[in-house]
Amino acid sequence: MDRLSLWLGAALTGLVLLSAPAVLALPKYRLLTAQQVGHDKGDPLWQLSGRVVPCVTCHLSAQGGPGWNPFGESLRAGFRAEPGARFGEVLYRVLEARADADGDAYPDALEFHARTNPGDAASRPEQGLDVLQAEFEAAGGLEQYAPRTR
Ligand SMILES: [Ca+2]
Repeated sequence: MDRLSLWLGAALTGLVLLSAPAVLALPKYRLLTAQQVGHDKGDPLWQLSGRVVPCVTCHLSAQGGPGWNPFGESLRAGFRAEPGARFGEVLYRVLEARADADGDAYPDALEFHARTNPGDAASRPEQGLDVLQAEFEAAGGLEQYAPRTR
């Protein structure tokens, strides 16, 4: 790629970023989660799609803000149990507990693997639990969701 193409690409990316304030509102935990569970891979514009770890992964509203679903409440409980802990550690401990926040029979970590919503029982993986669990283990299991700075 020549310099002009690179510059144009960078300028276009900047414009897109500036024009997407709704998607990027309060993005910190959303961005951290996407990176920690690897949903940022393979799509350079993943931050803008709104489909990669959408706000409703933890919040009741598609715009985020107060009001959390059962998975969001699990994270909040994790922060209460460990005040001052880094987000990545809290997320990992919640996933490590193999809990099923929304009660749809799929543990939260498997829902991240299947890219379904761990806080919404209406969003559940298509595969059977055993098949999905085997797929998850083959992909690296829980360790792939460990905080990067461990
Ligand atoms: Ca679910």
